[in-house]
Amino acid sequence: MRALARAISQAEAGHGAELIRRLFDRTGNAITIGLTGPPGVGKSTLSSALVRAARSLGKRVGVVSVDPSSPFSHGALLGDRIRLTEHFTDRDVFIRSMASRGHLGGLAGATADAVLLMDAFGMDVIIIETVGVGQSEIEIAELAQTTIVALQPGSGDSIQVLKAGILEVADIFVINKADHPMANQLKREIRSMMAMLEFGGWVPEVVMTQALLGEGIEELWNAIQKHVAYLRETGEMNVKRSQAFRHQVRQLARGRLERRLEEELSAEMSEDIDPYEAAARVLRVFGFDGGVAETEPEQIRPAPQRATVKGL
Ligand SMILES: Nc1nc2c(ncn2[C@@H]2O[C@H](COP(=O)(O)OP(=O)(O)O)[C@@H](O)[C@H]2O)c(=O)[nH]1
Ligand SMILES: [Mg+2]
Repeated sequence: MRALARAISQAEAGHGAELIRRLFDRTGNAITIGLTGPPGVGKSTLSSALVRAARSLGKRVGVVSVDPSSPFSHGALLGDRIRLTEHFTDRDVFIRSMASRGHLGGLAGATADAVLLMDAFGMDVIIIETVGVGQSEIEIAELAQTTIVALQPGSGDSIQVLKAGILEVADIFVINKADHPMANQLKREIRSMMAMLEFGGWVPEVVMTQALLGEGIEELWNAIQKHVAYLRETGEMNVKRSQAFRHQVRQLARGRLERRLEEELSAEMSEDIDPYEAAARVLRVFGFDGGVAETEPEQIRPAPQRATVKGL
């Protein structure tokens, strides 16, 4: 475990390439679960309860907890640690928090490395907890095999879900703090939003939990197992794997390209020419000829979408 901790630190510092190259052969065995949702919804408490469930089945568990909203990282990560303390002495549980800014390939770079390393070091189940701040849910859905979106009643969360397009990436909805009087209403709202979508295969499960009391955790664990079984039986697991792979490659390549691009932009650039011509010149540095209109953004990055809105 100490070796794993060191390996992740190394990757976090941007020196993961050699390690990953050496260990990549040993990956591909773990179940990866993404757990996202607004701050305070109970993600860490849910993680802790899921760790307990997995441990009772003898599984080795890794938890990566990522907070992209750096000004609050310290408090949030501290909260994560408090919520997960009961597992700190368990040698088969590995917990890692990361604020991960400035890593090669940004947030997802360090996270993806940590997941690969935990997998290579023999974790059977890996939970990736991340605060939902728009883009991060989409990223986590690309990285994890099963994506859980946690919501809490009486907070207007359901509206947020629809706005951010999170509905399309959730495999499981968790309504935590289910003892709240608005819990059933939130469930109805989620159901009615789901009714507007056409699902290609998997239809998201909606699970009510009270993470603090461990209520509903068995149902949540079963929903995860059911989704994993679905992925395996339909062959979608391979799609998920290659999606995660491409996600990481994209992040790594993009990180490097963006830095190079910034260098070019900060190099002296004459404003005697128009922006299109300037862009064309910059692109020539990257080996592109013929100006800026050669690529379609949609083709560069397909959104990880399973469901489609009916009638569109
Ligand atoms: N009433 C109630 N409180 C909960 C429940 N689950 C978590 N909490 C509390 O909600 C707060 C935030 O939990 P935490 O797991 O840190 O949320 P995170 O920010 O999403 O990781 C903590 O004070 C938890 O004790 C629950 O099911 N019911
Ligand atoms: Mg947390």
